[in-house]
Amino acid sequence: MHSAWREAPCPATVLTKILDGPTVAKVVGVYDGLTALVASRYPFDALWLSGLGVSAALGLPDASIASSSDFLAAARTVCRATHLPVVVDADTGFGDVNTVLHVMAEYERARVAAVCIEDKAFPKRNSFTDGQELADPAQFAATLQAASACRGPRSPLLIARVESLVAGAGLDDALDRATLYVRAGADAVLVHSRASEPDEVLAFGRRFRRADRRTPLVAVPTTYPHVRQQLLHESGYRAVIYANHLLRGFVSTADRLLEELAGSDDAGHLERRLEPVSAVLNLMGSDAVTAHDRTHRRRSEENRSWVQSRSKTSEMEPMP
Ligand code: SPV
Ligand code: MG
Repeated sequence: MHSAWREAPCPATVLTKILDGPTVAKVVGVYDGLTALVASRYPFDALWLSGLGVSAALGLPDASIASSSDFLAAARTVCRATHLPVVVDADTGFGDVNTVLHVMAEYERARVAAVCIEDKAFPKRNSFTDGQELADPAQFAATLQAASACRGPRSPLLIARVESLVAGAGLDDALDRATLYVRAGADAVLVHSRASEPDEVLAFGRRFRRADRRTPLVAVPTTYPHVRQQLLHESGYRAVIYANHLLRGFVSTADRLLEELAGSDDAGHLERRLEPVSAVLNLMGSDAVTAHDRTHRRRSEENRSWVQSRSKTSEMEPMP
């Protein structure tokens, strides 16, 4: 409904500045227009368009079943709904190098700030499930090189996601892959882990930083949520993604609410836990609709009066 995007600076440039900042950038996962609107009310630095969330919103498993078009539609929706830079989880890139080049160009048109591609075989499985299969690192790096070579001044940043720790391939493999991917043109490295403690992620950061002081590192502390941002920062991380907190919060809140509603004779006792309808309408931009309607009615009235006054004048004035 608004046109602020017309004057907005390049999202990738904004995100680069944020990643260069003195503290860890806080990024929160969203998956549709409504979650983007809600998340944008809080002081996060960027939004993560979660593949898990996009799949869940479609009622599908996170297993490369949702298509690149589904992800693109979600990216367009989320970019429209927020003023924050959007980092898109592009899974494995949805196909071969040609698919990656296509989606990168489409994400640029959608004003995405960064695209994250993970080094797993297509079709992939969510990182917290069985059946993890890594991509060939040389081939994955070649895809990154192709994406990097096609970039223009407003292209999204390219984040290479290393899945070695998730797949049980170890820290050395993760470091070798990260180094190769940066050489291939990745602007940042996301290292994922399913460990319940942050130790391997912190060790990765410290070892990576010995050789590379510049490339931003990104952590996703889903299974090790107690890790402090300050500690991640000291270990070389520049961004932390709380990838699925909104999604999990929604499911648990909805379950509790629906269980009570299904077992009740009326809904009155739930009211105090619910957002007022007016607040939801405002969130969706209804106040702008009301204002536009009012202005439109006034202008219509003015135009009607002008037409009437013109026809009266022409009745009085004989034709020449
Ligand atoms: C996502 O949010 O889709 C992610 C992060 O890829 S995770 O689900 O933790 O793998
Ligand atoms: Mg994902």
